[in-house]
Amino acid sequence: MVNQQIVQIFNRIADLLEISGENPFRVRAYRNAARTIESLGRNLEEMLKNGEDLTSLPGIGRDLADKIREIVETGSLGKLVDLESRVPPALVELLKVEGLGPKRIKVLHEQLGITSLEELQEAAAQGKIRKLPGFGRKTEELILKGVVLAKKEGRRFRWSVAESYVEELLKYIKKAPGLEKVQAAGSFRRKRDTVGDLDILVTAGNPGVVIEHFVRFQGIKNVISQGQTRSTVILQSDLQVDLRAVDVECYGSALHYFTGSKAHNIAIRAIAQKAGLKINEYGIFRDNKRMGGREEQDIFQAVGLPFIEPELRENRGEIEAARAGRLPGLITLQDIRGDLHMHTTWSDGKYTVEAMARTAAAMGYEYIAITDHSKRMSITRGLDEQRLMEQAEEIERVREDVKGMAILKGIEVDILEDGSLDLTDQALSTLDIVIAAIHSKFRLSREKQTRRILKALDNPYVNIIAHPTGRLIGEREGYQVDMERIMEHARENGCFLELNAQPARLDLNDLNLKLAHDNGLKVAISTDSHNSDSLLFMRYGINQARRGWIEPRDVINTRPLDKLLKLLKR
Ligand code: DGT
Ligand code: CA
Ligand code: CA
Repeated sequence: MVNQQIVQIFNRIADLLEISGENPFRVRAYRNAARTIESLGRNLEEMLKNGEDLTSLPGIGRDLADKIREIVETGSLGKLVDLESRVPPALVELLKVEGLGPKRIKVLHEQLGITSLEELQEAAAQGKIRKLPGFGRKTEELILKGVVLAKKEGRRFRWSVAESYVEELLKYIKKAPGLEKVQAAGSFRRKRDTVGDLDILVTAGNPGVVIEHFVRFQGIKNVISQGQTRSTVILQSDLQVDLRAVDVECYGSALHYFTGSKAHNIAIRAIAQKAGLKINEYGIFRDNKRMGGREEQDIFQAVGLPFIEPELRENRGEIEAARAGRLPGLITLQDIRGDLHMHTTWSDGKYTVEAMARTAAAMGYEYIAITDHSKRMSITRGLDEQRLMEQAEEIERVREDVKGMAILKGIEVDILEDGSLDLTDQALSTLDIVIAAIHSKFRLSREKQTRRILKALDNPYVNIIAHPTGRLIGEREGYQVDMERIMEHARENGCFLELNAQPARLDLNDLNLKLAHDNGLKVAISTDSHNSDSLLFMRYGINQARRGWIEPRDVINTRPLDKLLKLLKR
């Protein structure tokens, strides 16, 4: 929770600094620090308590370390309060409009007094924007389109962020007198990569008492509504929470209803209707006679289907598959035998090869691959051919010391603009595993970007394409590529695509994973860890994999070492 709060504050400061036209380096410093903290996997409050030096974290200097301490100790940051008094905070949401940068927002604010999406839309519709210096009719049209999109998108939270709020909230709700059951439903239960709002279901002898307790949660900013059986609140983070209390008799049907998705619910109801049944959040009915609804399983039974896992409930073929007895046997965390993408102190990782190997061993893994950056990524101190050889010697030493853990020699090699790689074939040929990745030139045309990746796949040493679309959830769209062509080419070449388990990436997304599953292309689920704690991010990858119908056999790192090594031989 504290980590998330700090991430939020730093990102907000970056937004505000950007709009007030501050030095881009300072803006970037805040964003980088936010990113570091987000993928930290350790609680900053505890680190401070243990007297650890935060400046040892990448991108955190003295100044930011002090700011973190201030947030931990006081719950807020003077710097943010100061900025918010100088820049209208509502201007920040204008950044969401495609084509609007801080400079333009400043002009819109100063010339037209615009402070919100609403006002922006109105000004654009009235043709006021085209008259501003440097704007024009085309820009105005673009802005108008952008506003519609930005309004539709609203603010969504990454699943991992929502999880930190859910944990805290459920812990609190469980203390309510007379509480029986509590469960988070909605997109959160379906493990969608982002969550619009939280839907929490409770049963209790006296629901009014539970709701009284709920609205007194200290993390609440606004109570929107409070009734006898339902309440809606906004948390400090702006995350909305809908709480509903239902009768135990209805718990199963309510859980099914509020888990959704809406499309899945509608499809299930249509089947029920054909069979003369009515299904809603209160139960299953035939001619107004109640037939069940206590357990979620009752719903599926009523329509003659086996239980369908929440992650699959998107009406993307799961109902047909259930009917045909062909539901996938979804992967679980226990199926994973190793992690194939991680960084060490040789590039921008925080821990040594040995530390990473020991943590992985403690997690019960059989193997890991050490895959630092290549030289092109100079800010990460990426490896050139010479240092790659030196690292190999260290890996061999650690292999001797950490028994029972296979440590693969690897690299995350940069794919250059023309699709060639950042290291010589000779150097790549010495490795057990080669991951290739794009870290630059995100805006090539779809055709050029696709051909760039196809060419990388043609290098005989490449095994895996890392984070194949480059998206950062809520921050950056992925680059444009023809994913079907890439998948087909990867399969033909005996290569694989990565499902990057970083909670801000989750790349491939669920739809692309299903495409891989349907086309028989195997994937690697990897954490891309830059420190040993984030090896635990594997579970986010598993969530996402399950949404993409992924079974253990679709994943190369469910294989024992000998089988894995065979798959890595092209
Ligand atoms: P979100 O919050 O945008 O991430 O997505 P959800 O899926 O959590 O959607 P939400 O919070 O609007 O509603 C929670 C669940 O309630 C949704 O998954 C299915 C159910 N639901 C909501 N509206 C309708 C509806 O009009 N018809 C049906 N059948 N179900 C609905
Ligand atoms: Ca929801
Ligand atoms: Ca909701």
